[in-house]
Amino acid sequence: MASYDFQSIEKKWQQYWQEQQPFKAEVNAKKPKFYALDMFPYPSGAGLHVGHPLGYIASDIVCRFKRTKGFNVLHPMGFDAFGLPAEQYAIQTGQHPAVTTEENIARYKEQLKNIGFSFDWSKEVQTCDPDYYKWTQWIFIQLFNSWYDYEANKAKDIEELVSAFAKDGNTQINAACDEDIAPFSAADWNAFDEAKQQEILLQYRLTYLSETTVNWCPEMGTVLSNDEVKDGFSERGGFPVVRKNMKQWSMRITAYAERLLEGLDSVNWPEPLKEMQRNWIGKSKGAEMDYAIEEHEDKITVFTTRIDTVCGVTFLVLAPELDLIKKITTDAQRKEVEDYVEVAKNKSERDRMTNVKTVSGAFTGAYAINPFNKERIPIWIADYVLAGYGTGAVMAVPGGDQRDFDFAKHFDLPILPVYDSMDVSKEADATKEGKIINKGILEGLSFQEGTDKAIAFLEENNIGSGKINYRIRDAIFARQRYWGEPVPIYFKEGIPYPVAQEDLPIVLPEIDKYLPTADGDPPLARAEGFTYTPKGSNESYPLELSTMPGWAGSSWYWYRYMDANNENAFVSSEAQAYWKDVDLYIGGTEHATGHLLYSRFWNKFLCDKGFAKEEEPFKKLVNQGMIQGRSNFVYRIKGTNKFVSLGLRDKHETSPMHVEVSLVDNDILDTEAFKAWRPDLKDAEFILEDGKYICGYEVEKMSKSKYNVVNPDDIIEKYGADTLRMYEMFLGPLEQFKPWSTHGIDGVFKFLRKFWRLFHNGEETFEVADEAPTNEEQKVIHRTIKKVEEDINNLSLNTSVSTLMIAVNELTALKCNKREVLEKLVITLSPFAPHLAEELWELLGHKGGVSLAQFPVYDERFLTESTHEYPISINGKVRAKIAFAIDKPKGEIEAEVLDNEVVKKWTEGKTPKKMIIVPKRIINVVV
Ligand code: ANZ
Repeated sequence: MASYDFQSIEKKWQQYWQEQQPFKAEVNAKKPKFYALDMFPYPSGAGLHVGHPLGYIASDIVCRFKRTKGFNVLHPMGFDAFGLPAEQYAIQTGQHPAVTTEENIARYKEQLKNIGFSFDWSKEVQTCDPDYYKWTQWIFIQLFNSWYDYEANKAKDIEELVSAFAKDGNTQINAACDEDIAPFSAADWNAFDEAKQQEILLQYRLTYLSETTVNWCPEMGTVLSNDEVKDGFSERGGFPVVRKNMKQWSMRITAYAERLLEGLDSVNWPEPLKEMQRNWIGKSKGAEMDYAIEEHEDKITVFTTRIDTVCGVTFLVLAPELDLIKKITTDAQRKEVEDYVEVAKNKSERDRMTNVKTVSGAFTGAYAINPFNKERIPIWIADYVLAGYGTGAVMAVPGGDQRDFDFAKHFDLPILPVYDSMDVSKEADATKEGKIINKGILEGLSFQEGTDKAIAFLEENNIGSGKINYRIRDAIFARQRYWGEPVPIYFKEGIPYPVAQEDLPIVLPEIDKYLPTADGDPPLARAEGFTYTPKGSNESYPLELSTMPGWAGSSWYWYRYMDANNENAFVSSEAQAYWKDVDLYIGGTEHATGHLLYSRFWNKFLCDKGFAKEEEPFKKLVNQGMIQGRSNFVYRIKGTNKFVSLGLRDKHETSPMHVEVSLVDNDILDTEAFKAWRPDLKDAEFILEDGKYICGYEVEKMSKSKYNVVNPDDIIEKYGADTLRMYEMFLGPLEQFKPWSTHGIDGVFKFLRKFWRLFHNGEETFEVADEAPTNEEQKVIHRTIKKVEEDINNLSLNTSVSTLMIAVNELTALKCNKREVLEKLVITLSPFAPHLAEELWELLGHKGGVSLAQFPVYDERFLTESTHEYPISINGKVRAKIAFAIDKPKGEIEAEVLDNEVVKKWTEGKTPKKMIIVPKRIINVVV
């Protein structure tokens, strides 16, 4: 082998790994397991850019390291392959999404293979594969067949609920269910017909069909979940989203709110990520309280987190959607109220929550009575109160709550302080300090006393109680789109029933166009014969036409990797008992309130039903930072095709334009390439500085439209995959956001060449010596082993790269080519630069691949300093250096110093007045 020929080395070892499959992970009770999971990619048409593999490289380093430490490592890869972009493309081009998806996957795999990942490809999953989504459908049916029992705090079989209803009706049941289910007795239940019974059961099932207000995106022709909507627009595509009532499948994730919250305390995740989930779940402790309405039988129940402020209530506010409004509104106020309800209806929930500046509302004409102080308080409606949260009604305390304050100011309603320390002259004062004022039974109490007493009062009088609310809503689980998993449900007389397990999967049918029908039905309505015939029946029934949302397939995929080809179960209990859970999960924060919440929910459900064993699927999670693009700009003189270099642009009126970064080297534009880039630029002229065109730059998101995308294939072509891997780690701490730049890549490449030369005489001749290493050489290698091992364990991979660089510099300086040292060094390098390491390992005469070697064990003896070289300062000037054994007694050191020839010279033979020994630092001699 000639010089460091990374191209052939890398091809050779990628081929070897593919043939030998050293990364294939099978259950092996003799070895401890390690499961590292990467968030699997959606295979987009654009392919991978250098930012995508950052997390994969990090997990690959950990996996390769763990293998050398004796772990049986599961490191799989797959594709989240259903989704909107492939379908949008299909609509535009008529290409079947399956075809484009397959092409994109092939390209991704090729790109991933070029980087030298140690994935076990035999476990690959694709969520759009019927063998895979058969089990996604199976889990859906399990959810459909379950309800949540708050008493046992777990999901149970729906048959248990049926028996309970038949025995006791529904009044004894404490279940997660729709609101306002009328109470019924056992006799009632048994008298209900099938349709009625099924309708009731649907209100308890963990996945259910109901009329709900959804985020409807007309341009995409589908509903979106809350986490797919940002500021009233779709996250993908940026299309407007409106609120609309529709019959939809939902998942009763709210049943798990408390467990999802509690579970966060047991996982090793970044604190900000946990906080995002906590906020999304939004637990708030408060109270519910009833207010009687004057001249009406009905009452208004409010939810408040500040029951202590109940004596500061000066009005009540209802969400404009409440039915009660019609009933209590006086004739005099009717017109005003109806007009307002009409206006409020068309505002999105987000607008209503955030648009506090435009205060609006209407008075119903009705009054309620505050039971604490018997005050008569007006009842208003306003859009800042949301129908879907709490009870949809609030007791307004303008002294304590800013929205109430603004409302009171606007409509000239009274504002009362609640505590004697409050100042409400300008704004609401939410203090809990001091004593409660105002007449009433809480007078003179502190915050805690007031809260406790108020709740006791509510309970004694049967008008309320302490109450916990969660902000999280049930998750919509349907898309009116084609490219997703069919929902395994058929309808018999309008009632949904699950498909039998043996008939799964319900395969996505072929259709002529990927668009809704003329009647507005989802694309699946175009499929011919998309019906289901239950066993033993000769009727066929229509199947559900919406498909599952993007998050279905990713909510359980880590189990499938454990046992990817199992035809009889989503995972065998044997595989699950061994692999258990994910030891390290690496992925982006953008999945905080979507995927990471839904997966935990499905996992808890699977646990409840005995299908899974671990309450939390991802023990440790790390968010890799994004690699941002480094965009380059040229400056066009306005109205011309002339471009002026960065330093001269102030002399002209210019507009910046993104330029393709591959046409730029170190911010210098290749002007000829620029002219060839686009037809409109072929006559471009340039005003240069120092003979060069210098581009400006900015750090932005890496994206096609900004022409700053760097393809890993190009880097690999030029420097090799090992350089790419190490360079991406070298860019900075894994969790940090950092711009891509190639400035330092040469340095990493040179390091790998230098590494190669340690093993060669010149570049060409492999030559290592069998002599025993010197003490100094031992120190270098053992220190390196220790530091790299610690760094990998802490995922501090940028510092381990620099540690390896230092080691190579030192060993080069020592001209060390000792086998004993270099063998250890190769294994230490192997997680980072596996191709080079394999090649050198083979040259060292080993068979079987370095990935199966054992990570070297460092020897403490070489790490502790045994001697220290002391500077000897005489009257403040360092005159000599003498090494002493660390544990040498003070007296012996003093004697030796005095006896030293150089010291004697500077002290002129006099006995020093003082000698101070600062251990491991300096020896001061004063004459
Ligand atoms: C009286 C009060 C006094 C309140 C005070 C706050 C401060 P979180 O923490 O988010 O749960 N609220 C209740 N239901 C509402 C709804 N459907 N739409 C809008 N606001 C609603 O907030 C609960 C508080 O938000 C409740 O406590 C209620 O106002 C209001 F000094 O009651 B509070």
